[in-house]
Amino acid sequence: MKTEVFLNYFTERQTLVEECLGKLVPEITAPYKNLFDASRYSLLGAGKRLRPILALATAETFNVSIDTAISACCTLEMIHTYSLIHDDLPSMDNDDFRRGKPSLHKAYPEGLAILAGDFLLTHAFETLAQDSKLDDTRKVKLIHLLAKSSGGHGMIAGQVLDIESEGKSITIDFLREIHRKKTGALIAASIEFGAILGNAGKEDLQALRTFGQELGLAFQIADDILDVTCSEKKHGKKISSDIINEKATYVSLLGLDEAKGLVKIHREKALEALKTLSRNANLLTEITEYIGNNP
Ligand code: GRG
Repeated sequence: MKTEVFLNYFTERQTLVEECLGKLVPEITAPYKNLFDASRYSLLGAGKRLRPILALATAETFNVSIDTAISACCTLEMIHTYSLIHDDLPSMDNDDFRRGKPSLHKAYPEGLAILAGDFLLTHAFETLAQDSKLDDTRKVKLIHLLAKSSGGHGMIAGQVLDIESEGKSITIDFLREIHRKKTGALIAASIEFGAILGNAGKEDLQALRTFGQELGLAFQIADDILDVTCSEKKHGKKISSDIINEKATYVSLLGLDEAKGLVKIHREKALEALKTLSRNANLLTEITEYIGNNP
């Protein structure tokens, strides 16, 4: 696929995801409309929509229609956005900016920001449970996977390890473990979402799990690199909160060049895993190239 064709694909999917998210969390007129307004402020902010697009692309690889898959794939973005809202709170990373604008707790009262995060978290599961496009077997598998990857041994565990490591010297293996849980688990789950939607067989599922894990690591290291090389462009602020919060990153532990080399290694391992897939992996290959270069 030519780069231009792929970029068009990515932009088209971003638009479809955003339209679907806008419908799943609509504007309302009820007395608690502020909850929906606040949730939409974060959810419809300028995110890349990487997780739903990864899930959609994997589902498309197994010939699942966008119409069938999109609502389920959007629940990944709800969980991701909730995690960003809570991560930015003063009691966590204390970030004033997110997705190029004031963080939710800066734009709305802090209590409402916490509740908007809670709402997006619960709404993801309500959305999956009532998805009329999916049979019950796939729904239960997706609900389980989403809960597991974002839960107490997944993303939330990673966040706890991350917070408790602040200001401490940690090893590269421990940093990898933090990121495998904090960001890697939901990225790997996004790929597996597509596999479940496409009723992938055992061998394809295993290949996609390996692919997802390697891609998650490549994404996180590339994100650490971007954090130091272009923090202002990325976050709308000059100094990375990782530096302010004394957090170890791949760049601080390994240096910029070695960190760049590691992105390449994980990207190659991800591409290697795709080679065993029984389907045409062009789309997932393109996304892997995109992620390694545009975290
Ligand atoms: C609060 C339970 C809880 C968890 C928070 C994911 C997470 C855990 C915190 C995010 C902190 C962070 C900035 C991590 C670096 C990697 C990352 C997830 C970046 C943001 O994801 P992108 O680049 O963001 O996909 P967009 O805005 O494009 O969606």
